[in-house]
Formats: sequence, structure tokens, C-alpha cells
Amino acid sequence: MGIRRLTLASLGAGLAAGMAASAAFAKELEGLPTDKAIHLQKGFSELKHDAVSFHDLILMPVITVITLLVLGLLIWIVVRYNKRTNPVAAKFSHNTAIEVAWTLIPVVILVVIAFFSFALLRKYNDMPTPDVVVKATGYQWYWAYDYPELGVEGVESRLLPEARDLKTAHAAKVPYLLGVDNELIVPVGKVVQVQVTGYDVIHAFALPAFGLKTDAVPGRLNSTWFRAEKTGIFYGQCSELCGVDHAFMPIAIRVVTPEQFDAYIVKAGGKTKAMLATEAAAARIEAEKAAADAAAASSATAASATADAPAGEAAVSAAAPAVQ
Ligand SMILES: [Cu+2]
Repeated sequence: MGIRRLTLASLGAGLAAGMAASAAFAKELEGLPTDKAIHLQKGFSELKHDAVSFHDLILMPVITVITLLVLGLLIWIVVRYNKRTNPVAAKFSHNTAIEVAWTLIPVVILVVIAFFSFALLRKYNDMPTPDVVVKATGYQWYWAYDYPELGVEGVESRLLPEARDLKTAHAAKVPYLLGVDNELIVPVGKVVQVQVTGYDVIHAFALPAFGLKTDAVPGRLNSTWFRAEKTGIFYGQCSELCGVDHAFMPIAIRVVTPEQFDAYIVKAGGKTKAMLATEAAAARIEAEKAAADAAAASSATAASATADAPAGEAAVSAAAPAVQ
């Protein structure tokens, strides 16, 4: 799991304690939100690792330093400049040096954040060549998955009825509000491109373990990608308020081995990449043979037609003015 189960009291102990807690509480529950967890969900894709690093190494230190600075200043003002310790208030209204400083320092901080932020955005945007393309369509209130290249369409994924209620979910051992009937099946270690769209209103395809969050907008195809580092089931949820059952349209991705993925595709009535490649090769041989036959036939025709050539030319020149 690796999610830091920090209590508020232990927060003060700082980042080091957080790291220790993270290791200590790591157990088999992965790809799920966890009770009392405070940190981001553990990542299982490169994009998520980068997003977590950006959060932990850039954003958190900046936030912490600014918060402590402001807190320190507040305490200093309260203690040093209250009515008792400072009965005569100062009368000056501004200080140019300090105003320049409190304008420029935030600008520098924002530029530093932007630098790392854009690097991460770029990584999301520069997708490697996908091994598998999946189309995820948001409906009120479920998801449907297609594998457009492999000929599998309309796999509907709905919340399990027993997952709707905490008690029945626990009894059935399915994750509360997350368990679905048909998970999105993808192979481990492969680049999966997810094309995201909406059928009726705007939804959002979000899954923390892979760092995914992409709007599903009707009439528009957004895309995102991930490469799952391990097999297992990972959960996310629709993340754009989309109506009364918004909370009941989870996203579940089951990561399997490439062999299991191929078997799933075949079972679902599609064709694997290998099957398509074999078919394409056969079609190419067929086409080459047809072209060779046609060439042989046309050379034979040409030989027999040589005698008629002057008549043919006359016909072409007679037809030419009509074309203009
Ligand atoms: Cu939705």
C-alpha cells in the first residue's frame, strides 16, 4: 500500500517520520483509497511517480516554508506589537524595499514551480507509441470501453449492486463504491493510450495509481496514457460532477500479463495484434500475387494491342477537347 498513515499528532515529526510510516504500513492493499491515509495513493506508473515527486520535492517544501513563515510572522506581530508591549503605534504607511521583495520573491517561487510543472505536463503530453489503444466513454452513470484497433466494442462497466452499501460491500468482500462487474483489462508493462470521451454530459476518467485524470467531454476525444508496472486491480472514480449517480460510476483497471490480455481479447470476440499482423501479412502476399498476375495479363494485352495503337491515339486526341 505504501500510503502514509499519519495521524495529525505525528505530522509535526516531519517528513522523515512520514517516510518511516510509509514503509512500516506498506501492505498488500494497493490501488485503493485507504482509511486514515494522508498522503497521495501509491503510484504504479512512471507518470504517477513523477507527479508524486513533484508534490513531495517541490510543492510540499514550498508550501511548508511559506506556511511556517506566515505563522512565524503572525506570532511575532501578536507577541511584539500588541497593545501592552507596544503602546505607541508606528505611523509609517509603506516601505519600498519590503514591497519590492514581497513581489519579486513570489514571482521567483512561481517560476520555479512552473519550470517543474511544465516538465511534468510535457511528459503527460509526449505519449510514447501506444501498444494498446482503449476508448473510455462516460455515460450517466457508468463507463464503456472499446479496443478500436482490436475489434472489441462496448464493454460496459457498472458498479456492483453490493458495492453500493458499506455493509453489503464488506460482506461480499468488494471495495465499497469501487467494485465493478467488468474491469478495463490492460496488459502490464505496455503503453496504454486511453482515449476519453463523454456520451451525454462531462465526466472525467481518473485513476490515482496511474496518475490519470482526463475530462470526458461529449463530442471531443481527449487522450492520456500509462504503463502499468505491476499486475492487479486499480481503482479510480468519475471526477467530474455529472449528475445524481456521479458517486456510483467507479473506474476499475485490471492489469494482467500480455498472454492473459490476448486471451481476453479473443474471448471478447476481437483479434490480437499478432493475429492482425498475420492477417496483414497474408493480405500483402495476396495483393502482391494479384498485382503480379495483373502485370502479366496487361503485358500480354499490350503485346496484342500494339497493332491497334494508332487508332487508340486518335481516340484520345478526339476526346481531349471535350474534357476542356
Ligand atoms: Cu460521471
